[in-house]
Amino acid sequence: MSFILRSPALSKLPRTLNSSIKTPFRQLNSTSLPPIQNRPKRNMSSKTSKPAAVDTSLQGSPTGAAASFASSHSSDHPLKLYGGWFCPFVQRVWITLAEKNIPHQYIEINPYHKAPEFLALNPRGLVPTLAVPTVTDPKTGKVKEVKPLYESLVLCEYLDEAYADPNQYGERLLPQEDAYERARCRLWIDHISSRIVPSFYRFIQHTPDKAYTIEEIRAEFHGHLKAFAKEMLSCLSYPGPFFLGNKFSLVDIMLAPWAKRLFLIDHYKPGGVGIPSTKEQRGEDEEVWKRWEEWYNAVVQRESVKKTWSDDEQYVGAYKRYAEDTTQSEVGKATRSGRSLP
Ligand SMILES: N[C@@H](CCC(=O)N[C@@H](CS)C(=O)NCC(=O)O)C(=O)O
Repeated sequence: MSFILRSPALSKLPRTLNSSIKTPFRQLNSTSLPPIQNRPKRNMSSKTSKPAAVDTSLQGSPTGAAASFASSHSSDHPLKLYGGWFCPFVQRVWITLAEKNIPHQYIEINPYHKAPEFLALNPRGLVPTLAVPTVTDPKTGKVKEVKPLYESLVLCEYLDEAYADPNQYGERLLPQEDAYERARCRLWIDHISSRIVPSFYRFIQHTPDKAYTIEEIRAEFHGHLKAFAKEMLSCLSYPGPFFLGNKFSLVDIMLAPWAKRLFLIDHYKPGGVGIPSTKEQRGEDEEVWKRWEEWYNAVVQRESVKKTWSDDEQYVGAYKRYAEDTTQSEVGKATRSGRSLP
């Protein structure tokens, strides 16, 4: 099967890159992006070379449950997720695919290697990147055209809309019947992406030389979690642990990957995440922290979250550079310099 990749955005790229885009799409799959461990080790430290400028030394593939999920989606398929096992933004999309049981192909790549084929798909050079079938021959049912998409929230919303049949893909991830409720969900997705997530990185990248103390960033982080939990508490019409009660929604998906990574702050930072656990510590926030705990316990137990998770110790290794604040990832550099996340 060969797919032609067409994208108006990509046609604006320089001619040299553009020419590679018109190549049969299968050239951009895992065969042309070899597994990371088999690639030449550029930028790796040795006696004569400088330390790695980019985060290229990552474990090359998922382990544990995520390895099984990835391998059960390794056959060629027109819908392809280019991901990195360690990446929480990828996990958002992976959880969406798992929740809706959408047939797809998972292709592990290391986004820190900016291969031209990868940049042709996503000029931002970030995972997750999706290749989506856009034209299908009505007679044969064969896919005739695929196009790239990127940005985790855009991808999750796209998947929910493009695979919308509830009989095949289950309940929609945002309330369909109530525009206000849908907007409220988007408001709290924005709270997650513009407050909780950046605060998570400021926390894990804290070092003693920062202009802010660990106590200050912990309090800031707690404040953002509490705002989220208070919102859930105020919606008593939704019984059940998730943002929309018993219904697991896009709001939960947006935050679940960072909830799973909280143990890294416990592992690396003095005093850890520090969420108060006793009645005395919680004081007047008792109900708020209980609601957070209820949400957290339900989300980490969710099948789609477990399926897309590698072994804990892999993350401990992968996030060491964040904890030491030496990562050269775009997210890490943005956090260090006070810019908004890519
Ligand atoms: N805003 C993007 C962020 C994606 C992102 O930062 N991905 C990281 C991996 S977790 C990446 O590809 N980094 C490559 C780099 O920093 O060069 C999204 O939501 O998809």
